[in-house]
Amino acid sequence: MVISPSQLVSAVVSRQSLTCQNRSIAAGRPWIVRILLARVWLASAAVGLALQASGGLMAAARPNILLIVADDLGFSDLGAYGSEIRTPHLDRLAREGRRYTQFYNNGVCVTTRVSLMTGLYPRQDPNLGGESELLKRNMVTLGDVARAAGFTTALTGKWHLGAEAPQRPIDRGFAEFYGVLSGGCNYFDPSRPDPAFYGGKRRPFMHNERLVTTFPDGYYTTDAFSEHAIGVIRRAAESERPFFINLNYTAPHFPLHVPREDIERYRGRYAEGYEVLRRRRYERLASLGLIDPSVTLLSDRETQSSEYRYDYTVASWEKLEVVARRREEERMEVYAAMVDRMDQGIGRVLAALDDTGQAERTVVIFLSDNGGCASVPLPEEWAQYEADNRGISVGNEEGYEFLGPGWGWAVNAPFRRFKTWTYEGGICTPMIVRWPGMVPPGTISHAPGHVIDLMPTLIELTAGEYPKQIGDFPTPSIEGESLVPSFKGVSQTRAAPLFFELYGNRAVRDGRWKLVWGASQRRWELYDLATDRSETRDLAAVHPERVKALAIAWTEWAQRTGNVRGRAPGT
Ligand SMILES: [Ca+2]
Repeated sequence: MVISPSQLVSAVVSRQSLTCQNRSIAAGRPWIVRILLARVWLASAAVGLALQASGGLMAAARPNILLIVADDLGFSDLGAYGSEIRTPHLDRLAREGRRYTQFYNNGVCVTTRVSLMTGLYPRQDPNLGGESELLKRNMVTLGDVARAAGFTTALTGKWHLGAEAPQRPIDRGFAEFYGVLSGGCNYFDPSRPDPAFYGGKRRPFMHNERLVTTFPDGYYTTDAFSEHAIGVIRRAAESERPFFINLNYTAPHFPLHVPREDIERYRGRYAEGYEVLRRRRYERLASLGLIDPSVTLLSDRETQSSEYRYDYTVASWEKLEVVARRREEERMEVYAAMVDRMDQGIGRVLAALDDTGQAERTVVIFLSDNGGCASVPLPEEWAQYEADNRGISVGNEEGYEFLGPGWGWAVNAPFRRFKTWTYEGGICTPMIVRWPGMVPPGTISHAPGHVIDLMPTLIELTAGEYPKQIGDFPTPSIEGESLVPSFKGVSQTRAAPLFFELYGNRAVRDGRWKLVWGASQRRWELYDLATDRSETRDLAAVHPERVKALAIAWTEWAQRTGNVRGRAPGT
């Protein structure tokens, strides 16, 4: 098919007209109608892309994509998001790019990673793979789409979607893999098993199909992942093909491990405690324009706890004994150093893009897989945990420590709760995108987004295709929406609400409204995020009809996606 320039202009104009028309029609319609309208728009956008591709415009313009994911990083852990932690390279990315304040994940590592990788909500089609295998045989990955579109693909760091063939990254669309297949590992020596209190599990670590079992002195995973990504960038720069690299750090997930030289910068910095830290971050978030303090209050210290596995009370700092306080400080010092070390690595990765002349044609995206982590061992694990860590300074290779409830709550300032919860502290992540010439630099977006949006975004960036079939299996429809217009500064209204379920925690976000069900509260709460972003005033009793409608939408979604059975381990 040969298309003249005037036909191309006409096609693009008609697509834009349809977009505007759809937006005005969509306003005020039920969300299912909005989905249908959005699908019409997406289909028309796809036609536009195909026209551009056939004219040779898109093929020449396809950017590289570098997707960086941190692990258990809190909402306010970066300098560009109000932190005291030194993160100059991510701050640079924010200065040169766009920051999001309402970007969501699924609240925990593995469910976020499957959604990020597939554009789907987790747990679909339980018959296609075991309950623990969230990446089913009928699902398409970001690597599959990018590779089929002619991109060099690589995944570095954490995978967490299966350790055996055919579930490894190299089986699922990534030509190159270096990292840990299952959760987190010892940062200095990934071959060391987890400590006894944590189950003693060995974490498989591979380079492509080769199991890696020995690591040299001075090894540190965060650095190794940075260096591996740099190697891929340098090799890809020699090639005609664009690249898609997914760089997944395990930092700053527990265990708290970091080289000693990085801790010194943070010694004594946390002596005022987590409540003061949280207040300071809140004030900086406001001064940076990321929150409006008139509608986003600083939520209170968490004082409730229940039998739910991840429900914690945060003790008042002033009431802690001096010895306990000092150990708490050490944990936060090491955690800050882990974030700092990750930022240093990202600085070298960004420098490699600059050195090889790739920076101008690379989309860099950074986000975290879930909120800051408050986890501590189960009551029956405490004695062994304390015995295992006795006499070992925090950060040392021999120890295995958690950040704990106080700091795990503080790093999510200004939000409530932490990892696994569906309050904002569990599911909201910092998100930065840089794309020179396309993303307006130094801007902030308050539009809701979700990790399910990354698949349609990647399809648009790569001019790739989402296959209808994998082998004998029809592929499920993508749930997310492309972020590319939003990257460019175009404001969008989401066609469908966003839904969440994890371990009995539930939520639905539709426009300004959010309905939340806490695993311990066991009732629906309603928040107006436009006037109360940190979920401090429950309006369920004021708007019972809205509660009912959103609860029905959540139940329909849960039944459709197989998310009704979620339970926390041990509950
Ligand atoms: Ca995580």
